[in-house]
Amino acid sequence: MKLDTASIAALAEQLEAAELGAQATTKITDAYPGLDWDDAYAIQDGIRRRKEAQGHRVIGYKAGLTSRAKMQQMGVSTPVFGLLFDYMKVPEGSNVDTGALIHPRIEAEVAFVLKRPLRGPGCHIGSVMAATDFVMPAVEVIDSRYQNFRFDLQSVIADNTSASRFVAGGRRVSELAGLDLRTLGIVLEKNGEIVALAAGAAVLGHPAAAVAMLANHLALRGEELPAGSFIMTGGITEAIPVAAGDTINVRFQELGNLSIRFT
Ligand code: OOG
Ligand code: MG
Repeated sequence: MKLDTASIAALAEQLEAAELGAQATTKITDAYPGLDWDDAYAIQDGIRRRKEAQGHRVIGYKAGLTSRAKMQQMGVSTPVFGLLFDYMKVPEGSNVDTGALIHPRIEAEVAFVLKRPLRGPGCHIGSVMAATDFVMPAVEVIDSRYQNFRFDLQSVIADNTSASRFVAGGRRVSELAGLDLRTLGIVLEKNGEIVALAAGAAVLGHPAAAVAMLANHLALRGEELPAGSFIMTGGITEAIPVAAGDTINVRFQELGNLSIRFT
């Protein structure tokens, strides 16, 4: 399917209205069952144009559905890519207002910051490591704009991969030679209780593989990851629902802790 410009704009507007009004909407493939990946990314681009017209900026990128735990939880089998806008960044140690969100869930992720641009095709873990300035812990708050958090790949791509809020902090590590991101453990605690644990290899065998995939995906569209890019590589465990009053603490082996409180 090749969606016309007017429908792309209308769907971008529908999804942004759901986000801003914190009101879930219907899956867009219900109305457009023939929607393909290119259509879905075109709608995501439509959201980007709306945000930029409002004065917002893209400050990073995200890969999602990169771990088996996430794929199983959401019933899909392919990673997706989205954009992080300036207003999504929450300072470490501050609160997230659930009143502005629909049904938030949190994810523990490893984030990369590049010192050199990365351009596909052909990017692999080695090229990512060579272009990386440092890695740091991140917690993403996802909030699907779809009813009951249910979607298919096209719908979630169009919805900017449920991107909503994120915190990055902890320890920045540039000495990547001494850090095995595959065996790096994370322990996710909600209100003081352990709710999930896993190691970095859960993300495509190595979190850097998600950055490589993103660079190769952008290359198909004639884009690259510029130097300085901030990239989240996807939830290592399944996502955990949160509500007002909850405190999340993630312990990242070697990289420190990251906490986030919901009000
Ligand atoms: C899609 C976004 C998934 C991740 O880290 O896997 C994601 C979703 O599950 O709503 O951000
Ligand atoms: Mg995520």
